[in-house]
Amino acid sequence: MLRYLTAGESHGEMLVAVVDGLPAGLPLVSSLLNRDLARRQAGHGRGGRMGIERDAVRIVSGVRGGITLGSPLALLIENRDWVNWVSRMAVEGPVEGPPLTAPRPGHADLPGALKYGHKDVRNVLERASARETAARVAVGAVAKSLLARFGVRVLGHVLAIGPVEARRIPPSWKDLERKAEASPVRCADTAASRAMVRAIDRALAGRDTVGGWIEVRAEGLPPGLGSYVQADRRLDGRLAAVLASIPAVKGVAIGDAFATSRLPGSRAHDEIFHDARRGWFRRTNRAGGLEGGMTNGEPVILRCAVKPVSTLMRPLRTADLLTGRPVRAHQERSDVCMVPAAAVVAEAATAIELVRALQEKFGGDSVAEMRGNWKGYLRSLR
Ligand code: EPS
Repeated sequence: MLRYLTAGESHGEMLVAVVDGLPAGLPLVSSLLNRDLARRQAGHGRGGRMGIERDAVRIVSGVRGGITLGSPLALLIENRDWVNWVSRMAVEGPVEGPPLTAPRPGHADLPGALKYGHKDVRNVLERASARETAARVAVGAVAKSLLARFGVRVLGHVLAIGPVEARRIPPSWKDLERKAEASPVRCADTAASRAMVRAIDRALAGRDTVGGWIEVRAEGLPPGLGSYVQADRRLDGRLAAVLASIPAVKGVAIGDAFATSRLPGSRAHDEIFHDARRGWFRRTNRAGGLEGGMTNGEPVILRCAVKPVSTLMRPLRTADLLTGRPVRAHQERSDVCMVPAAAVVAEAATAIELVRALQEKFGGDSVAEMRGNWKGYLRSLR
């Protein structure tokens, strides 16, 4: 079963991901991973760091001749900014620079420092930084290329930034993808996209930050991934957990969760139909493709609330870590808005968990074995 760990500080030498449990026989090239890394770096409202980085993966194990071996992958992403931080981030020997002691409200700074006993908040923020999500996106790109072998596709896009909401989301996958990819804020509603850019510019001018809503869609999944038999096997809970683990994500909704909670039951569910050509299907998808902790064959739709970046140019009140005296939170170069980037990270996190659900059902030693099991199961559903 797919599992992964990442390592690396935001201004350290590099990010590392070790990916275990990937099946043998999957074609894999770094250019595919780099495409998603570039998507994560983009988006109106990103800060100065993205002008420095050109995230690119070096695959150093687990692949031979462009095909996965079934052995662990090791992925490296160098931090180009590290050269500017060598003395402040020295792995061995003395570390230069004064300690940061004014924890930012909303960030990991204070609970992290208290938990690990740090007297310098930099020791927390270097790892708590959303820089780590570059490694997650690289792993997600691997997961997406496995899903693609089964005709499963996953896409993250933006529904709202600050007060601006997308109203016209194209119903077809092709239009949704094309418009979201073309938008500077990854939003498929062209008019809303322009208004979102203005909302970000206003936040920047006011030396503030903005959050938003993102959506992940996954299409092509068969019914029956996940299970109702144990709490930890419910796919809705598992997907919510991986999404809530993304920095700044404070809420996760499955399908029309919040809207249906206000409707009577007679209008909250998706009636069941069957015909010889399509098999089982629904005409609505309020459940977001998940019922009883399992996929039901409809597109999986997940939405996340992303809070505004907590590093502020007009900092909030805080208390000094060493003295407890009131001070203003420390400032650090950051983004005004990273909602478009969060959509790419959410897409990656979803893809990784969906691969795990696929492997539970269809095995995971080789792509060929998985495909054989997949086809047999699909035949049984008719
Ligand atoms: C990020 C890199 C960071 C931040 C951002 C995400 O770079 P730096 O700290 O050098 O500007 O831009 O980090 C945060 C949002 C955060 O909360 O720390 C990246 O690669 O995504």
